[in-house]
Amino acid sequence: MARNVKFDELGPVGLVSIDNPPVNAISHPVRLELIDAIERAEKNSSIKVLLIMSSGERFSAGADITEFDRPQDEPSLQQVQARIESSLIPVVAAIHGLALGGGLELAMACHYRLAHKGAKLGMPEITLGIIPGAGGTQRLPRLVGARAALNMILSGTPISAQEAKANGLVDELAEDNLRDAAVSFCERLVHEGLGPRPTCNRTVIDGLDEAEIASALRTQARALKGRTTQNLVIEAIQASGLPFSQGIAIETALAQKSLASRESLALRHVFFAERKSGRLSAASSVDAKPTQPPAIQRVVVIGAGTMGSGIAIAFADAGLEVLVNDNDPAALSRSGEFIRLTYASSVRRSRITQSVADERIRRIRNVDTLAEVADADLVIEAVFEDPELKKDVLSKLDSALPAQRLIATNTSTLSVTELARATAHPERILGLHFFVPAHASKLLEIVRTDHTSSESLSTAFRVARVLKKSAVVSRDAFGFIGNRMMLDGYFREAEQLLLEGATPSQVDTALENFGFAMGPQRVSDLGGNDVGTKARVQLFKRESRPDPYFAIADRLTEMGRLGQKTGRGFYCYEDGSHEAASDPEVIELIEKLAADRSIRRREINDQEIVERCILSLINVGAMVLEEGIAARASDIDVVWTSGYGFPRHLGGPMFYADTLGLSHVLQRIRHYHEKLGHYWRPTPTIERLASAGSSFERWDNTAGSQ
Ligand code: T1G
Repeated sequence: MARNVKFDELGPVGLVSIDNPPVNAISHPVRLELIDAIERAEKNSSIKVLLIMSSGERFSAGADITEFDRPQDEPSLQQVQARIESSLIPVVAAIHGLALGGGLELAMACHYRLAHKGAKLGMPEITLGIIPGAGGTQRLPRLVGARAALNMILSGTPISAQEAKANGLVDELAEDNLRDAAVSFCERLVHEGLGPRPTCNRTVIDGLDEAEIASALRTQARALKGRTTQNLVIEAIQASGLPFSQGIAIETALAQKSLASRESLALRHVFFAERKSGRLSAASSVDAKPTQPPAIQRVVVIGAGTMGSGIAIAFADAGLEVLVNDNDPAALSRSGEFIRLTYASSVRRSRITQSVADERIRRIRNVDTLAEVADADLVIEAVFEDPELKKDVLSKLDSALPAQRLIATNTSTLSVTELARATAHPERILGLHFFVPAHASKLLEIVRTDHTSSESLSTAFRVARVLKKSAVVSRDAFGFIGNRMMLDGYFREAEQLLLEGATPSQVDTALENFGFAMGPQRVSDLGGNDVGTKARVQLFKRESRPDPYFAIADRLTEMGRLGQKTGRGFYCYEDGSHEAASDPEVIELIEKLAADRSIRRREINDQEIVERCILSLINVGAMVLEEGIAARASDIDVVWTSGYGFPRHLGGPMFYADTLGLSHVLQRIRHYHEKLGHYWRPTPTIERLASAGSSFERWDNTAGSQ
């Protein structure tokens, strides 16, 4: 009994419908049943044409990624495609929603393709560190040309149905009902006697020359920095100039090679980690399975500052109605201006059209009273980072809102537990730690207290899904997950290296060569050294740290060297440019701070810089795990790849530690502990895992951390 593929007869049209929730992945059962449906159609003489469609919101998200770590059960997708391509009757694919990866490759093996006007078609394999492995590098060039295929596969970004029609990937667009349009198309084929049209028999109309390859790589240079999959993509597409059987053999070999690459293992790890982090872990759910969270249509943001305005934009982008409240009319007008300028910039960069910008701006309304707050599905307070002010706002909201309605506080340094004490219902209070800029940053830390209910967490997860952000739950502690690791590990060690003799640009460049989008001192200058200093002042009210702990950044703040916004920080920035130029005055300042601490300075090589910054990050990550602040090591990887620029193709700090091997990691941490003392004390969890020959991945897979 077919479960994932249905077959219906519509006169001469055999309709094959894939139904494999949630994304119509071309899994083994689907492949088996596709073959059955094709054979059934061919045995039925009244069927003159086969039409392949899907149910649900999208055609197919591609091959089943969960099958990648084991040999592909037959029939393989390639075998299904060969069966389609050699069919004696024409086969038509009708695409709606999304056709990605193996899903689009399935459609490309059909003889004709239709797409609904709102559909998108893409080859996102490179985002998983693999190359298309079901003929994508051979059939796509035959349909759209090698150059267009190269750009589409290197970008990994879907194209619109209109673009696909224009470049030949799709034969016809359906304006309204796709099924009706597709059945009519099939009937026309039969009426006009148009038979099979195997894509594999086409030839590629254009080759790839070095200039085109270089241009395509330049276009993707930022996304592909430090990556290797692109080289395999180029090799495979170049093989599309050969006879199909030779080209597909080369693609298959290269696809296998890409699947086994560390880059692919890391990228697939992050893909699944991002989906796991957006769910309650068994360890973190405090009571029975949470109920379905309420719908969220209207959000109230209290506090019209930069964070509040960014949060308002994030919700408007997601299609929600947003009320921004502030008791200071000037703040409200500044917020309105900030929002207008932000959207104007997005229009200027062609990210959205003016009409979309106007529609989103209309979704945001300024209110100077809390009268409408009771109707909100969600209230987020984003007032100034002052505990008393936040407590006062939370207390008023607590009285104004029904007891089960979620109230979130946007804070990066304050104790959510402490703030919740200002309310009568701490179970509905949690932190939503947005990252600047709130409307663009992918990461959202959900900060739970010991009182936070599962219902509140489920609602927060829904908020993250609505905002298309990667959610990670953090227990309420110093710096939550990301900032704790940044402050106690990575950035602190970077400053220690400066005191010991490295220069800001040497440290930044070494870490950017490792793969970070931006080195620590450049990040500090960008965000503002004063922002870091203020955060540490607040955090120190919770827990202090031994010196040296950001002695350089705090001294720069005292001197008014706040970074880009004042033209000088760790670097100097001529005439408001973003170009960071080394500043001898800063070196002198660092030398003095080092001398005050009797730190002997020396030449330090890049390898030591990277090792110390990354290992200190890993060591503090293990503390965050050990203290139960993060529920999973993979959650920490999501935090650092989504919110702090850790190179995604290395999988995140904890995955990267596993690739180094925890015995090696422990040995090197012990080495630095002997040399540098305090901050390098090996975390017992690392000692325990290393001595057991284990890994953070296995730590995650134990029952305790699910
Ligand atoms: N295979 C298996 N499971 C998948 C899947 C896939 N291709 N895509 C998504 N899922 C799961 C996902 O893990 C989650 O599971 C659930 O579906 C909902 O996903 C041969 C080799 C399509 C844009 O790279 O980009 O084809 O957490 O939360 O936000 O050349 O899923 O519920 O248990 O992401 O609505 C190429 C990957 C594969 C697309 C939908 N395809 N997927 O986003 O839902 S490689 C891709 C996505 C390939 C061929 C090669 C997104 C989405 P769970 P979700 P969403």
